[in-house]
Amino acid sequence: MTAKLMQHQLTRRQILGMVALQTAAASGLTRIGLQSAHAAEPAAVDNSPAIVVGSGYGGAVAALRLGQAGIRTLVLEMGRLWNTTGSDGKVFCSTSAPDQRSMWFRTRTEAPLATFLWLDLVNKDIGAYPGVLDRVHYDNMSVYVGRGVGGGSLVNGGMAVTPLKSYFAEQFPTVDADEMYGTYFPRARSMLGVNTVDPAWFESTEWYQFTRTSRKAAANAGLKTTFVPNVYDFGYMQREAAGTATKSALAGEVIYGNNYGKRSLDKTYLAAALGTGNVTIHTLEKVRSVTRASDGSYVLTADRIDTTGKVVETKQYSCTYLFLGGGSLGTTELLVRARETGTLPALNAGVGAGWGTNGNTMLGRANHIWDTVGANQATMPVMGIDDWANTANPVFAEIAPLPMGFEHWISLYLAITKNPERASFSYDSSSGAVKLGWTAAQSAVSVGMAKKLFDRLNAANATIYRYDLFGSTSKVFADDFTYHPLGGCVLGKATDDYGRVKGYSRLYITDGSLVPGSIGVNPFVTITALAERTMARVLAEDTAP
Ligand code: FAE
Repeated sequence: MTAKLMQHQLTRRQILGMVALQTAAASGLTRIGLQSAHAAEPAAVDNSPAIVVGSGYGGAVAALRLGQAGIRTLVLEMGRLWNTTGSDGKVFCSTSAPDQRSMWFRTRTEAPLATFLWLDLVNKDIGAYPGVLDRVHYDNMSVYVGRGVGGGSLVNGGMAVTPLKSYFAEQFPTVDADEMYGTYFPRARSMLGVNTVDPAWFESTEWYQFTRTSRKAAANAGLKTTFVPNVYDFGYMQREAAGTATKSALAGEVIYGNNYGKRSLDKTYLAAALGTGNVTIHTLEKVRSVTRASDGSYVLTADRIDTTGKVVETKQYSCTYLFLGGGSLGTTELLVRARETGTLPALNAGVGAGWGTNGNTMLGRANHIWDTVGANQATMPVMGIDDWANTANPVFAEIAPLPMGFEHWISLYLAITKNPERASFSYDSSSGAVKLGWTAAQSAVSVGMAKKLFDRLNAANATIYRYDLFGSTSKVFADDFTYHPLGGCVLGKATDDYGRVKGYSRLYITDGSLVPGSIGVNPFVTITALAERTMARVLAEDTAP
């Protein structure tokens, strides 16, 4: 679908929402809504019928559907609105010259690929600022997440993959898979603006030479590859390649944000949500606690920060309906703390359990000199090696770009393995921190599975792994981070089968914490579709007068 065509499909309300996002940015507001510029100052306790915590996939779906139902809704997002340009005239900084906009309160970037030829050429010193990408560190695992209005949609690779129906049914035995595949997955894909690369262009463009080289290597090992859809506008990308549009995916932009081409949530769900006139977003406000008042309403305490990270105000909010969309880490942390500190004591033991990495492991292979990957690489992945049907060792490996602007012969992959290991979160009362009990041995399971597949691929091609990309001298597999945090409040365990939190009425979860640690593909389409299902049910059954 071209950008022009997409524009035609934007509803009047979506356009109104986009205007609200733009005006808020231009006037430096941290409150965004159709009435934001004229809104009165909030009372000591700000009451809303509904509050949504977080503006990623789960939060954005909740906000839109609540707004459409005529329910006044406040979204609280700890990150900023990404819509004002820096001194370079761009909203987001580039990956090759990252500045303060790149990472969440860091003084040095922490890119997934730490080194090249073992040299620390990738990471750069930056100023501390509420940048768009965060890397949350736990003892044996760190987790990349997006921060800002749009959550992970601002920094991710846009791969919009619907899981295999049989694996979805295995992971969600109590969910009607026919209804998901007949109604909610199509609804999610349509709202997210999913499209596919033109196969003829893919075969001929220099920008996907890296993918074709990996496909050839996979075929040599008898492995199947498959195209995967994306939310990046491929019509726009083709114009970038033709030199008629400003480059974004073809200029190395991705993990620190895309300035053009990407249908992130602020362009889709959130614009439509604001366009209803019932939704307001507060930015740079982090919810730190949730409790329940005697009248059954929820009371939230949120810290508003400035761009130095200083808390400039602590605010109280109350609502009748509370939707948690803070992501696997954000939502789980809030609820574990609420249970352990006694503010929501009836939360069950499912809260904080069932967390996994979607089996993520990253690795690089060195190609032969004649198997080039190209100096020019698009940052949006469009193909994966699909060996999920191999029951002895199921792996789906995304063929990932490594755009360095010169030929380096490296094929990079993000392997999604069927790692059955799960971990729990616990509350440390001395520090007040919520900790993750993931172990190095649990990561080793993902590595073992990825290694089996890529040993096979290397053997068939007489190629080797790259040892220089992940810091230490002998590290082949990046086993210490994930892009796909899943679980912590698993559907049917911490909640009922529709995301209603057990032990409390009118408290819901709509994000990746519902997914039990693994979904076999990149997860945001599943998270969005499940949130659509939850909202349809909740609005039909729980909010009737
Ligand atoms: P998420 O999008 O993380 O949104 C949570 C939001 O809540 C964030 O904006 C937070 O700042 C905010 N928040 C958290 N706690 C609080 C609090 N206490 N108070 C206020 N606000 C709060 O959650 N997935 C794919 O399907 N395809 C891909 O190609 C892909 N590539 C990725 C690449 C990268 C670099 C990364 C980091 C992730 C990638 N993912 C990809 C994963 C995907 O972005 C992720 O699964 C979703 O964003 C998760 O959606 P949630 O709604 O669960």
